[in-house]
Order: sequence, then C-alpha cells, then structure tokens
Amino acid sequence: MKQRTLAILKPDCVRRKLTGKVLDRIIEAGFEIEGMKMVRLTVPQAKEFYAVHRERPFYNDLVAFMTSGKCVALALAKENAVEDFRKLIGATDPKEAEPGTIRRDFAESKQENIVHGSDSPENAAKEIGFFFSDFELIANEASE
Ligand code: IDP
Ligand code: MG
Repeated sequence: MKQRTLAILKPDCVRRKLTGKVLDRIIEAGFEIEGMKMVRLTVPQAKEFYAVHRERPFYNDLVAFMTSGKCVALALAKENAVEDFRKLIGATDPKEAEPGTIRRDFAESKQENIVHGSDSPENAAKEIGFFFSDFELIANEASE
C-alpha cells in the first residue's frame, strides 16, 4: 500500500547547493513528490517540530541549525515510504551510515546531516500536517 513520509532538505543541503542532487536521489529511488515547498523555519516552529528532543543536550543547537537558513519540505509517497526513506538517507551520524546513502555521501556531521525523514507512519502524518495543508498536497488519485 502506498504510504507517505515527510522529508526536509535541511539548511546545510540548501546552503551547499545540494538540493538538486539530493532530490535526484529521492526521485530515482522511486518516491513521488506530492508536496514541496521552500521554507524558513522560525525558532518556535523548529522547537515544536523537534519537541520530542527538548530534553536532549543537542536540542538548542539543533533549533539554531534548523532556523539558520532555508529548508525544502517534501511530502513523499511510495510503497513502504517511511522505512524505505530512512534506508535511503542512512543513520543519523553520517560516519555510521551505510555506503551509498544520502547522509554518508553528502553529510558533514551528526547535526548537519542534510535531510530529515519521519520515523513512523504516525509521525509522518503529523509532520506532513505540520508543513502542508490538504490543498498543498497532490491527491493520491491525481499523482500517477
Ligand atoms: P534522525 O534525524 O536520524 O531521526 P534524531 O535522533 O531524531 O535523528 O535527531 C534529530 C536530529 O537532531 C538529527 O537528524 C540531527 O540533525 C540532530 N542530532 C541528533 N543527535 C545529535 C547529536 O548527538 N549531536 C548533534 N546533533 C544531533
Ligand atoms: Mg528522528
């Protein structure tokens, strides 16, 4: 069954002019783009998006990083999208990511790791709702 996941091309990705290369990997891997927008997160928005990490030592740095420049938010669709996208991007720390993954190939640090991917279908639905209204998403039947 087709599933959606939420991806963010983080400020390091946009700043380093890797948006096109990373999007190409995502499209080549079979993900359909059902929503896409350039966004500059505010501090309250970044805090809310990463609220699960608020007790972690890296939280404030993460919020500063995520608000440091433009991001590209993507609603992606594919069979098994959540798990397959996490495989495509690799482990959080690029040093631990498998060869050929987006983070291994492009990321410079555990914080500046190029891309976000939802970690469960439930969180994907919440995160897509965070960035996109229904009107901004291609309806399933219209995407083929
Ligand atoms: P994920 O993005 O692979 O799901 P999470 O554990 O959910 O990883 O962490 C969210 C984001 O916080 C990471 O993508 C990364 O940007 C940042 N982060 C996570 N752990 C660390 C850390 O130990 N040091 C610095 N930044 C971190
Ligand atoms: Mg996560």
